[in-house]
Amino acid sequence: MKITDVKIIVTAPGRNFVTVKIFTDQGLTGIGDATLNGREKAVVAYLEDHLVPILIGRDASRIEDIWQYFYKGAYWRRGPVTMAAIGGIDTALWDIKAKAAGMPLYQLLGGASREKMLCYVHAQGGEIAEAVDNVAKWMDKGYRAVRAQVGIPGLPAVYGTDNSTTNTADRNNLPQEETWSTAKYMRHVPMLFEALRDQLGFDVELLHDVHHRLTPIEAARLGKDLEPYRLFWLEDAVAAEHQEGFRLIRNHTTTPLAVGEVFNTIWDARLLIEEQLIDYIRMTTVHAGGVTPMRRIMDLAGIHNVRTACHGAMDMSPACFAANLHLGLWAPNFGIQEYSPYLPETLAVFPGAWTVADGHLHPGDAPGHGVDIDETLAAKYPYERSYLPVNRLEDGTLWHW
Ligand code: GCO
Ligand code: MG
Repeated sequence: MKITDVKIIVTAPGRNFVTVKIFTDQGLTGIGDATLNGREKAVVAYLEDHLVPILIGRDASRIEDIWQYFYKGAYWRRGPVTMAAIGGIDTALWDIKAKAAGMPLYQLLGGASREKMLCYVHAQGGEIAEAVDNVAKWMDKGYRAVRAQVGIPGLPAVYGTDNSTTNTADRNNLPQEETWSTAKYMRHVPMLFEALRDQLGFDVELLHDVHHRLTPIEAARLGKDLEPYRLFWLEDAVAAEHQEGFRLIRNHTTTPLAVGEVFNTIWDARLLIEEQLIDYIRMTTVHAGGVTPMRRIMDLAGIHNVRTACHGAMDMSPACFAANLHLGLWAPNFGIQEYSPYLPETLAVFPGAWTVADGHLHPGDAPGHGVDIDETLAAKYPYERSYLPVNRLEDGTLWHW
């Protein structure tokens, strides 16, 4: 099966998405997500100027060889731009192979290991009472796991709350600047989870995303402070390049740890997984370089008691989300899937076969990964440059966002 053409489709139904669409001489097509939030056009250039010219003409069935060709063949390896570009191609090729086999992707991976997949949704509030109310609203809709984030008194805009945008440039088309205080945060967050458990009880899984902002000893402190509230996980407690830092956290607290959404190769997570310094690996299909490496990462995690928990925010397209669902349905060590309901205009551009009901997800049984792109509709949503916010300490020091 020969690759006859490749299109890189940039569309912005609600936010920017980059999609790889591969055409073959047998009439089958496949799509993959190549979106890198805030740096989308870098991936487009990497694809159009460097990968597409040497992809056309290749055998679409040789997925592994193409992945190795683009990973090792570039000489310069790893990195978010490179791996998102490779990820879009790889996911599209797996979509095609499953369609050619007339089966949903999870069957090609080894079949279903469960009937459905637990998911978690996002709740937030400027004040604790509002956050508690919003967690309760998700529970009323049948969700069993909810991430809770809250505004911090004395800080204007905080990640994960409504006044922190993640996709909109400010009036000067520059990243929104936010202010951070670890001390104020560390004092306030335990009160959020005390209120959640007092008012909603323990029959709901609660998650929290620190978003890379603490040092290991601060994360150890927060983990200990949160132990009475039995969190499902504390996410991105520290900037994860420093994998060894998790040894210190692990020595002080039993609060489960999740990390990995910013990782783009198995090497970023190897030490964390092999030393079981984390409980959930958050790597996701687009940023990890596609389905091919995700299988390896999930299997490495599985032999070290680490569960999967693919990153699934709205800045990964439904094509990535669907691929995560197929991987999750197959993976024996599936943990949980993040679910941020897409905007209607996004779902109109990316129609899919996956379903959500009673707090659980299923990829559906359409051949491939089950998501397509409506190119005519996609053309109606032109790209608009946008940035993720940046974060500064109260003294102006640039900090992790
Ligand atoms: C999450 C992530 C997101 C990221 C976003 C960046 O846990 O879903 O932390 O909120 O900030 O995906 O583009
Ligand atoms: Mg996160």
